[in-house]
Amino acid sequence: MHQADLSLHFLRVVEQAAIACAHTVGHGDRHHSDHAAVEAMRKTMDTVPIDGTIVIGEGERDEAPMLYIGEKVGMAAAPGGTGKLPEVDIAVDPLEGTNLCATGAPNAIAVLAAAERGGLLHAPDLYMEKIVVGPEARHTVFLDAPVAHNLRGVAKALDRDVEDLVVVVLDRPRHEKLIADIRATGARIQLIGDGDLSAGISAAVSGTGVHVVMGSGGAPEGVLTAAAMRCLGGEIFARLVVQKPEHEERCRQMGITDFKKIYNAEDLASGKSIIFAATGVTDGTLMKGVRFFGDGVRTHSIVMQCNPQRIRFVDTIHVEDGGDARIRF
Ligand code: VTB
Repeated sequence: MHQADLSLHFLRVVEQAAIACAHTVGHGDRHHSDHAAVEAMRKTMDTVPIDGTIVIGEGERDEAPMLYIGEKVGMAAAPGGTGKLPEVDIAVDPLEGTNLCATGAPNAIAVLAAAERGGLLHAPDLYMEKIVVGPEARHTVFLDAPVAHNLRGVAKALDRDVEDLVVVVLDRPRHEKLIADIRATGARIQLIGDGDLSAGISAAVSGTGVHVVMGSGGAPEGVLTAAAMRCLGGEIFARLVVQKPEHEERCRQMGITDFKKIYNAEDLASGKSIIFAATGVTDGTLMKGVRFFGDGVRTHSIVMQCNPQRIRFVDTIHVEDGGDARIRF
């Protein structure tokens, strides 16, 4: 899989998903926002020169009409598609933070990750306990270590005090104890309504003001976070939350039999060639949201690959056909 060749194609896919749902920002209907992103992403995906398979998507075939797990996408699957194209596995989250988009809150993004066949874990849509840190702190944290131990390690790695850290946590009742434990260390907390994936990317990039993400969120987003960590040199440690026989069954269906396994980024996104692409929908820590300016649209994205490691921040101006827009720097 030629990452450099494909990354611009995947950029178009997340840009189109972001633009489509950006029209619905603040409309208060998260399903409508999600649907707009899913449709646009699905449509654009068929223009990418790959023989693609969705491995993390909108759910099973019977519950999702598009971008369902196992769906074939890309030019190989498009009507009239022929020829030998690279086999690529794809994880998508057309709109990460549907509520953020529906309420106009920051950090909603359109995301996908791609790898050669077999390079992304097929994760069931269960909760996953996670800790995400940047490159400096990757050897200082453990999923099961006390919160104070982990935060001391991160602070030391970043050459600062625990009180200086900002830890992002999803604002949920299930995190009551975690939040109390973090507060007890003196570290600062940013409680977010949704979107632990974009928070995880921020934690791995210096200068964002985010140093650690902790707590449980979706497992599929954990795999996407891992793909981003492979490109950024950051780390995620994670474990599926398997509490009922039904959860075990869902794991088995995905080929997972060790329910207690602690995964790192390389376990979750093991591919040699990883591409990660995300476009801001609403303004966020790393990317601006979609801006409509009459004659066109401006999007801000991040496109990354792991081997060689390239991180691109892409500011795209999409001029409307027939528009006579003057391009602004
Ligand atoms: C959401 C969402 C996160 O996990 O919280 C979800 O905001 C699951 O948590 O970004 P809830 O069921 O408590 O909402 C994520 O989607 C991803 O990890």
